[in-house]
Amino acid sequence: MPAQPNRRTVLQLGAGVAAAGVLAACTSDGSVTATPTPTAPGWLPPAEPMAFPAGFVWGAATSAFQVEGSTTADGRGPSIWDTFAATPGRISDGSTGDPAADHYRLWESDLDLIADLGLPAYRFSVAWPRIQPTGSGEVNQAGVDFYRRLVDGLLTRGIHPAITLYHWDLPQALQDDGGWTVRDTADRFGEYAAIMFEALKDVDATWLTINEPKTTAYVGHRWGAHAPGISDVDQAAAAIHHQLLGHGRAVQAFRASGAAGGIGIALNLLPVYPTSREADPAAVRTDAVENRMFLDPVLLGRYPSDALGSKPGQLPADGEAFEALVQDGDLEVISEPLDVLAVQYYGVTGVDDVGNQVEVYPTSAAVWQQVHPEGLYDLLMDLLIDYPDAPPLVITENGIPDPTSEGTTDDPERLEFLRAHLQQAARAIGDGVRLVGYYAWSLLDNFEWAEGMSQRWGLVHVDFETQERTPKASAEWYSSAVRANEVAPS
Ligand code: GCO
Repeated sequence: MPAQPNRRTVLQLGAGVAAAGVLAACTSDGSVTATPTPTAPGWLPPAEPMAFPAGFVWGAATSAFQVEGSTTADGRGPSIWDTFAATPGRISDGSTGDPAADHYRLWESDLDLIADLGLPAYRFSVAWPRIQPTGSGEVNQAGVDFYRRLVDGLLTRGIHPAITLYHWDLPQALQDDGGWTVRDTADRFGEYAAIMFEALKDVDATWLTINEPKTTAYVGHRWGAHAPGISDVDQAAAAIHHQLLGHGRAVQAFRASGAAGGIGIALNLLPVYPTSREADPAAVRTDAVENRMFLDPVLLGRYPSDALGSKPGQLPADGEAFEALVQDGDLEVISEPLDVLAVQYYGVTGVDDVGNQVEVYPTSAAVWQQVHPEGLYDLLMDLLIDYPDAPPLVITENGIPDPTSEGTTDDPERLEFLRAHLQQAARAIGDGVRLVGYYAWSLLDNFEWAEGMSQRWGLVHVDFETQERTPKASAEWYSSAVRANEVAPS
């Protein structure tokens, strides 16, 4: 048993909390069914390469805390992940965010690496505590300057920046005042976002407000396996609303700034497959908890009515307390129109009749990740049907860890994972999905949260002793796919 629950065991702990993705559909008689849009039986990739549309945006992704290191350099303040990682027992191998992949110092050669791979886009995140060391008030110009240099370095190399404003590294000072469980943090986030828009308003970037509000709420606040390490279901529910409110405030600030580019939010979505007919009701509710609790407010301006409660599959939070947090006008803010919806896809889950998450497909070395490429197709098609007015989609994370922690450059599993998922993405585009881009997770081996440096998700191997980078076989394969704008058959 690991000292801390990992993301998978976290999910198993909660009856149905992590299940979802069926994106429940209404039948003609108005009843709701959890039966997923099934993958057409026997679909096989064609023998020829599958082409992507002209202008399709290809890239790879990282996040600040996972790669930067230099956690005290140039006035950066502490974040909740610095605090969490410094707490004995929280990170499986005892590592911290320093030096991670030392990207704060090696950023120039990392940008050369992206250019050498021929990737037209790079997704990274801004560390809020570099910009505002205590999360509010005065700007730390050295922090802003770092990201200006990074963005200019990308533009010089002809690489499109996709900039995530929040990838989990909340300034610790804001956590001390309640973090995402309090409304003020949404306002602070809006102010911080406005600083970044002003600083980079001339850049044609894809901005993403919050990365995976679900993971922060459930893993960080319900199960305590991520920072800030809270285990309280009502605080988890509050963290959902305040992150989404912060997202909406950032979108408003973006529009007000007149910044170039576009903006969206990055949601990790999880197709749910009920394991039997009897499991349908629990799967519908877990779909609400996992997917609609985030998609509905952002795209439709309302929370689902079936997410919170004590039935199998529901988040057992106090519904009245949650409603009391939602003030007049909040949902209008949260549903400000977006330019893009960023989807992060890692796999699927089964749900049984009592709402437990069960394994229906083999997992990767990340035991929470049930690998099922067709699930990506199901998810994209369900989004098309259930949210026809959604903005264009971009996949901003998709990937797999190496089978072992040692690290290797020979990674056939990742290569086949990418191939199979890109085939499903191309298939969905062919069937009408407006998918405009794909970012592999991750560019580099890095700090994998509670797994520390022991789980390697990079296209590029990093020797953590020397910080030497070596592209893995999957990086070379991905690079060829990107250059050809097509995915070759196996
Ligand atoms: C997430 C994060 C990434 C992870 C990746 C692999 O989805 O948890 O956005 O930072 O590293 O997903 O777990």
